[in-house]
Formats: sequence, structure tokens, C-alpha cells
Amino acid sequence: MTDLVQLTSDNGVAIITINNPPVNALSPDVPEGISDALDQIAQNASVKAAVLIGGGRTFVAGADIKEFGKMTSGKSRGPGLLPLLLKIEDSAKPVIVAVHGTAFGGGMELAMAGHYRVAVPTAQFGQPEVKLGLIPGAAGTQRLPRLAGVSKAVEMCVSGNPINAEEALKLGIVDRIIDGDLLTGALAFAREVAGKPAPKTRERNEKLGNATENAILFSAAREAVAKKQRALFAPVKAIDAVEAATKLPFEEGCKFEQKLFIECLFSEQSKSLIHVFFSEREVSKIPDIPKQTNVIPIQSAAVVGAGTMGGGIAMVLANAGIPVLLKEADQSALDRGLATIQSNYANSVKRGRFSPQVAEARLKRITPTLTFGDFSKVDLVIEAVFEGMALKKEVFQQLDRVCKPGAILASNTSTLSIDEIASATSRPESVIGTHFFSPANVMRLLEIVRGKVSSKEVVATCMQLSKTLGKVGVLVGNCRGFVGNRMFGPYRREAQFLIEEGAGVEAVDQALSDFGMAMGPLATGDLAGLDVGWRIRKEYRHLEVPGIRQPFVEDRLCELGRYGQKTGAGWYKYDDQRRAAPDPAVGELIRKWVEEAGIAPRQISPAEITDRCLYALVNEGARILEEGYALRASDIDIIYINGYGFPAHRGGPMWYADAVGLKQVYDRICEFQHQHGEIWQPAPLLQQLAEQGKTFAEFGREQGASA
Ligand code: 3H9
Repeated sequence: MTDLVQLTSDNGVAIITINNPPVNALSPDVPEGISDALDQIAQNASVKAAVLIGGGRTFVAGADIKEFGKMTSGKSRGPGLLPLLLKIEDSAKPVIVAVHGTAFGGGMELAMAGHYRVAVPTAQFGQPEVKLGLIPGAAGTQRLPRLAGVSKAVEMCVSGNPINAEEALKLGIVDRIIDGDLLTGALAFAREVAGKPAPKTRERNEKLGNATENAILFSAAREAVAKKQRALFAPVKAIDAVEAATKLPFEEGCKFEQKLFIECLFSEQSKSLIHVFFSEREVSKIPDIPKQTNVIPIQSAAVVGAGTMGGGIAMVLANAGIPVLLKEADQSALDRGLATIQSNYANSVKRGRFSPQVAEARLKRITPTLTFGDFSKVDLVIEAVFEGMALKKEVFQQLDRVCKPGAILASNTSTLSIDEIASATSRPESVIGTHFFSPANVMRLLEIVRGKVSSKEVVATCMQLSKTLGKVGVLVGNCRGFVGNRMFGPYRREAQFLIEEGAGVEAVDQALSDFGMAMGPLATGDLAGLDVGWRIRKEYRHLEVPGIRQPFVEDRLCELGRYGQKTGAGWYKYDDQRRAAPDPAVGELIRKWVEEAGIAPRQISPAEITDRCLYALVNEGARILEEGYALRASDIDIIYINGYGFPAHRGGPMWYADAVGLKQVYDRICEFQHQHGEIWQPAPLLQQLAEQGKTFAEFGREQGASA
């Protein structure tokens, strides 16, 4: 027996308890511990059945993901679960698996090897491996169709989404829901089945369907994957593996699954997605803010400004159960804002996302107001007024007058200095940036901008609040554009330069969407509104270095009133459903303007398009990292994946650069510098790491960012 697994008994029923906090992952020694327990149970005549249960907050969340990196570098042979699962299934005494929390991945596979499964009503079951670029690797693709049917098995293995206990019961994955204490219920179940012949999942073939139906099902699944998960490797392999369950004997099917699992494990996509998994959890660790830092309870909030952002933020708060005041300067703006919120909720109800009752309860939490009257009661205010420093300062002066001491005063600014905004108050320590992304109720990213004197409590509260709101909060420093938009500037600048040098509008967007970006940079501009950047460029023109090349085509489009989707025309033209179509008029205009500017058009390859745009991101990311405005390279990756549509299977821009090799990225940037001038000056950190043969990830570790 190992320390991670305990064996006890209760009146003739053995209890195997896995205790590997926090999530009982199947780390080394856990499978061995279960195996030892089974040996002892087999030898003990007084034991008639066994319950396998997880200690702490969950059953088993899967294989230990940390081990995968060791497996691919040859330092570990991995969990080797298959023999253990056969041993459980072959146990002469029935094994009842008792599930609370999650039975995910290897945990689900472990549960399916038991003869029976019981679960609390809140338990969840899933094969989420595909989200890590993997497929189930311990017979999940072979046992799940035997328990739940082929169609459900395909759905679960391809989407990675879990199901609840009630559905698992209906499907035949779970045999009984236990309403009271799980262990007591599991022991009672064990006594009922002890001594009776126990079913082995691997021998249950009745749900494996027939060849004709299966052929239709698999071909539909492949078509759907080709449409929705076109760039991904694992979903296709998951289908292949489940299909094998319907065609091959169990042992052969397992061998086939193993082969595909290993292919996935060694793929760049899986390495990238595992990086994303850990990075997303790392973001909440702030080196100078200990876990026990006091957090301010947020029981009520207010939002200033009921425009697109303000309204969206009010919805996010209301959706999380926080009552919120929504303030506007005049009645008509307030009415417009509320009408948008109402229609957003109505749409969600129409799409079946939640019931009309839920929508009504959420809407009720939003109280419209034209005054600051009730602001003295709230714990948090988020300002989301028009992006201009003078107006923001005016609002913060007002908030300073009306809000109670200790209330958090946050700004949703996307570009302006938090310190300057804070200087309008007598309590800059309570001021912070909470930069939501549009649409605020959909996008997961929340940049939390730490001012020079934002208190640790305020930072810790906002980091925790991001989780309550269902967002990924990433702490960033107060520089122009913060992290995301600061990097987005050079990225979009390159897209425009490429256009001015001869690339077509669609060619630029296509190259980046082929790379995996959710949208091309020009279409993104149209969505966000080209006038936003135009206004910012005008505001900051005085800061530009004289003689440095600036793109001009987008400004010209704005001068013609082509602001993007909202005006029906930008880089593309749009119908009244906001569907984009190429606009030959734009091509003509560009040709004319470029000729006037004396630029000779040339052929530009998709590879040059992606290198120029992506390396512009990376170069700026390296500066941000060096200047300390992001805590770690992986934080930048999380920002780009959750806020800018960067493909998760590429791991984020900094991870992508590491994967390409920083030397290669640096050399290419030097080439661009040679061709296009100082705008491509390589970031000193990039040069240093490239010369040392290191990665951004190693730089983070050396700085102790993850401490
Ligand atoms: C698999 O099973 C392959 C198999 O087919 C067999 C192959 C042979 N391993 O998310 P949280 C850590 S693939 C290692 O903040 P929550 C996590 O990093 C696996 N560590 O909590 C964090 O650490 P820290 C399939 C893990 O309550 C801490 O636990 N399974 C693992 O919000 C708390 O995590 C999955 O993909 C793990 N498997 O959510 C499930 N899981 O505190 C992945 C978690 O140091 N896990 N950690 O930052 C999850 O989806 C969520 O963690 C879960 C809990 C829903 C379980």
C-alpha cells in the first residue's frame, strides 16, 4: 500500500480510498496503491465486495497531467493504467466505484472498470482529454461506448464536455444516485450486489450498434469536426478510436487507442494545450501577494456608463448574482442601454441558454439610475464611460466624493493611465483597472491593471472577482495599451503595411485565419470599429517618433466614414445581417493611395504575412516581459488566447515563438529590420534569449515568476 491510497473495511466491505489532493490525480503510486489493495482484498475471505472512493473534494480528475511532459521527454513511462483496470474488472469480488466531484479522463476510465458506479447528484463524468490535445488513453474510447452507446461516446470524447450524474444514470454509466452520504450509500449498494455475478464493462457489447448505423454516425462526426474543429488533431483521433471499439475485439481496440494516444501525446498541439492548462492556473499566482491576503467582500456593485461595454459589464455582474446599479447621464442613453441588455437576455432565452425565469432574475439585479445617490452603499464601482482622460477624471472625482471608504474604484479603460485616473481621487490605493473585452458578457479575458499604489487587497479582490464572474483575470502593469492592446498595435500595424505593400485584404485575413486566429486582423478591426484606433492614433500622434513609418490606409478609410461593421463598410462591406463581403471599391482606393504614396506593389506570400504579423506580437511581448508589465510569458499567452482569438492549440504567441525557436524568430526580425527599418528593432530580451539558446518560458522560471 502507498501513502496515497488507504484500505479499510466496514462489515465485510473493503473501502479503497484515494487521497492525492487536490484532485486525486492518478500520479505515480496511486495505481500501485489501488493494485496492492486489490491483492489484499482478494486474499481476505471475510471481504465480499469493495468500494473505491476519492478522499477530499473529488473522486479522480484524471491522469496526472504533469507526468505527460516527463513521458514525452522519456523521464517517465506514464501511469500504465490498463493492467490495473483489467485487474479491477477481473476481481472476483464486485468493485463499486463511488463518485463525487469529478470522474474525468483517467478517473472516468477507472470508474468504468468497476463493476458498478454510484454517484452523488452533483457528480460529473467526462473524457476531457481532447481539451489537452489528447484522446482517452486507458480504454476510455473502448469502455464508454459499451456503457453509454456509440453516439454518446463519440460526443463526449470529441467535445470533451462533461455530463451530470442524472444523465449518466439515464445512459447507464451510473447505476444509482446516492442522495445522502456517498460512502454509506455505496456500502449499502455493495452489500446488495455482493456474492452475485458482476458485469464486466469490456464484455458488454449490446450497445455497440450495427455497421450501417455506425458508418452514418462516424461520417457525420467527421464532417462536424472538419467544420468546427478544423485545425485540431485529437478530435479526429478520438473518432477513430471509438470507431475501433465497434470493429475490433476489446484488446485490439485498446492497442489501437494506445497508438493514437501516443501520437497525440507527442504532438505540438497537445504540448501547447497542456501549457495552456497550467498557464491558466498560474495566472492567479502573484509573487508579492500571498494567498492569505485579505479580500474585500463584493456584495453590490455599480457601473458608470450604459454603453456597449458598461451594459455588458452590468450583465456579467448580474449573472454572477451581484446586484448592480447602472448609471447613465441622461434618460435616453439609459433607456437605450437597458433595451440592449433586455434584448441580449431575450436572445439567450431564445437560444435555450437559460430559462425566462433566470433571465428575469438577472435583469432584476440591474437597477438603472441617473444619479450617484446610492453609490455610497456599493463595494465596487466599474467606470465604463467614453475613452477620454478628462471625462474619466471627472467621474473618478465624483466617485471619490460619494463612495464609502474601502470601496474599489475600477476603470474599464483600454488605453489610459490608471495612475493618472487614480490621481483624481484622494485614495489611489483603491483604484485599479478592470479591462473587459467586447462583448463583455462573452469574452473570458479580464486584464486587471495594477496602478503604482493599488493596494494588495484591491488586487487580490479583483483577481478573485474574475473567477466569480467566470473570467480569466490576468494581472498586468500600467503601460500604454496595457499588455493586450499594446501588442495588438504592432500586429495590426503590420497587417496594414502588408496591404500597402501589395497584399490583398482577404489574403492577409486568410493567412492568419489559416494559422488559426479566430478572425483576421482586418476583419477584427471592422468588428471593433476602425474609428476607435483612429481616435486613439490622433490622441497619441504627438508621441510618435518623427520619421518612423506609419500606416495610413485605415485612417483614410475612416475619413470616408468607413468605420467597419457599424457603418456597413470598412475593410469589407456588410449587409444588414453584418455578413462580410470583399469590397472591390476598397481594393481600388488602396491601389490609388499606394500609388500616390510612391510604394511599388509586390507579391507577398502567406508565410510572410503570418511572420510579419505574429513576430510583431512576439517582439512587443518580449519588451513587455522585460519591462515587467506582464508577470510571465505564459500570462501573455493567456491574454492572447482568451481576448484576441489566438488559437489555444498554438499555445499563445510567446509559446509559439519558443516552439519555432527564438533564434529563428530573432533572425527573421533582423531581416525585417533590414528591409523595413527601425520599427523592427529586435527587443533586447529576445536578442539575449536567442543568443543564449533559451526560451521565454525559461526566462520566466529564472525570474521566479512562478514562485
Ligand atoms: C487523462 O486523464 C488521460 C487518461 O486518458 C489516461 C492516460 C493514460 N493532473 O482547476 P483547478 C491541479 S488526461 C495534475 O484550479 P477546480 C491544477 O493544476 C487528464 N494536476 O481546480 C491545480 O493546481 P494548482 C484528464 C491537476 O476546482 C489544482 O489541481 N483530466 C489535474 O477549478 C486545482 O485545479 C482533465 O483534463 C490533473 N489531472 O477544477 C481534468 N487536474 O493549485 C483537468 C487539476 O497548483 N482538471 N490539477 O494550480 C480540471 O478540469 C479541473 O482541475 C477540475 C477542478 C474540474 C478537476
